[in-house]
Amino acid sequence: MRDHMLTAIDAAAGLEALDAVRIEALGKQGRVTQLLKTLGGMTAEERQEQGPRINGLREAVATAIASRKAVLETVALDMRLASETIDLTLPADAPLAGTIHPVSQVMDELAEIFADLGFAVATGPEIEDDWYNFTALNIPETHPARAMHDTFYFPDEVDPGTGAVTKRTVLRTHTSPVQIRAMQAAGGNTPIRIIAPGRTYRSDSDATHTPMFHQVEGLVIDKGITLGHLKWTLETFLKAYFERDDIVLRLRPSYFPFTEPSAEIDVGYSVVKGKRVIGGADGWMEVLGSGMVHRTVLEAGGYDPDVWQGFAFGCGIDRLAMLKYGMDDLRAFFDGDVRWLKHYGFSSLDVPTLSGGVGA
Ligand code: 2NM
Repeated sequence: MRDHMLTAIDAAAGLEALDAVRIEALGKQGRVTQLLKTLGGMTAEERQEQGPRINGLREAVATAIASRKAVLETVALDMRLASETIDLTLPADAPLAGTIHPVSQVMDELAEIFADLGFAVATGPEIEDDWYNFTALNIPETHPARAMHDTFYFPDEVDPGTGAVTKRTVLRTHTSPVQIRAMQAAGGNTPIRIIAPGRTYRSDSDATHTPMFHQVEGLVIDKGITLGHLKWTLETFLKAYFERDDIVLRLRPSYFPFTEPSAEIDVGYSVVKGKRVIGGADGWMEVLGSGMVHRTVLEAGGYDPDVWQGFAFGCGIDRLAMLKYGMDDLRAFFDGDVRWLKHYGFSSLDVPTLSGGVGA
């Protein structure tokens, strides 16, 4: 009976056939199950002899079924993968043509607006060294932002001899490391004007937070830079981005480790048909963080803080898109729902330009 069952298991051509064999052997009325039931009616001596034999049979059958199942599942997955390939070289039919995601559209608008102010776009790695993501930005070991709660850490690289940590990498929690790299590349002796847009990661997830989000940060370094330059630059940017002249800014004292002093930028909003829109002065909405680059950060980037000054700012691109285009659920940005993209996406022929009105 044992050989017969094991042969049937190996011969099962598919998962369904295998399950039929399993039921026949181990199911409620299965042959092995029936055998196990006979143990109850045996004498102690009989049971001592038959018990290990029948249980051994049950175990051998169960093991054979499990290994056959693993093989059949692999085969089934391979077949599915082979049948679900997509030919990416096929031309896109017009009804299937995609739209530009609002995040991409806003990134294009930002690049366009800041290019007009003399800023270049800088990018960098999304997997960053602990030093670039934190230390160089004046975020000490004990700072709460370093806690596992917020940061996605990779396993430490450890020296096999001493056990000491040789390298710690993270998914960048902001785009600021790009600015440190830009400062280093500039050599500490030339002015800088850059924006750094891109993906950032924090272990946070609810209606207003996604573990991956988009940030844009800006950095200006030169001799004699003041908070006045910061305020004018952001006011000019916000007027261009929201395409209105009645943009009012309020700088509120705040704290960031990488800037001193630091300021939260509130922007005036008005209420139109029950919805808040940027512009006017019915109330204040917090839109950007900013400040004068901390001297420790300038030094980490290779700049002498007694000669060079800088301002920096940052904000969420997803939020900028929501504020301008009136979406209210952040999670929809990353659902990949074609209906949402049809509604909120942009035509690939619609390239934002200042002369056409950004976003026009
Ligand atoms: C913010 C707020 C304030 C910032 C600072 C720097 C750097 F690298 F230059 F120090 N980049 N970005 C900064 C400053 C970012 O985001 C809310």
